[in-house]
Amino acid sequence: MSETRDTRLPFSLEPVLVGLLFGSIGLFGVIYGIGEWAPELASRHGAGIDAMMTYLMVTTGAMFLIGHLAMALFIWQGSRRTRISHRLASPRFEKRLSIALGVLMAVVAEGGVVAIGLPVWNEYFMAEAPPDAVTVEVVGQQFFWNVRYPGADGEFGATDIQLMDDVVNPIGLDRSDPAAVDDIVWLNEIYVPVNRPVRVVLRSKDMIHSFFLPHLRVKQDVIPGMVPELVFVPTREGTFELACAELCGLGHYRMQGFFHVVSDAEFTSQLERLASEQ
Ligand SMILES: [Cu+2]
Repeated sequence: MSETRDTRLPFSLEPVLVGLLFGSIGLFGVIYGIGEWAPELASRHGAGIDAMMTYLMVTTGAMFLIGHLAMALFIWQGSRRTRISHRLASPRFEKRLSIALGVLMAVVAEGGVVAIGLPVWNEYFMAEAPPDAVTVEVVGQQFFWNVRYPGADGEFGATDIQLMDDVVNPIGLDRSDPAAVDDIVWLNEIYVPVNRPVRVVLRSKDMIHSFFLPHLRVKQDVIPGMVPELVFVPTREGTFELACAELCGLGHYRMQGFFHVVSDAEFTSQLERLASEQ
């Protein structure tokens, strides 16, 4: 009987240190992750994206912490045993517990993301642009963002690859097309009015770029041959960085634009200024 008893070893420092190591990895990971990571929000749908990210961080952070603390506890407890004198559970119970915990984690983390994320996805990708939306076309190229407004007629003029010239006509606008006469073409600066839906039509001239507005929680790959559209509502005035989030060549780091969210009056006057400089 005495041979099978779970005799205890005297205290030793090593398992305490190993246990503490795992415990602190869990604690440090969670404390470090609690910080504010995203830039201050500036769009309507972005609140949903932030809610989804927060949910995911809290649930997975809790699992991470519980897992590491449990591991620290087991290391400490197990280290004082001289032998494995009894099983904690039957193999059958272990198997069931593993499956149950795996399913629980998937349901909590993935299920929550789908539940919170699907409405945002629908608003962001499936919504039709309302009639009062401001339309702007953005054409990525190494290493610029070409910006085009349709002008007073609300229609983009025709473009032709034969007319492309990196200096005078980067998007190959055909000025003989009546719809093209009032088009405004500009570089790296986008102006939009605050609290009105913006419809961004994206194209690429050469390779994959990614249209990324971190403050507005907007990110969309721009692929030659495809014309993805985004509809979103900026909610805060300011100048926000437009970055290319796809490594697109040696000058990728300087493929930077500015997204100016301004008042209605300011928007009108900026467009008039850009039109006068065409
Ligand atoms: Cu790029």
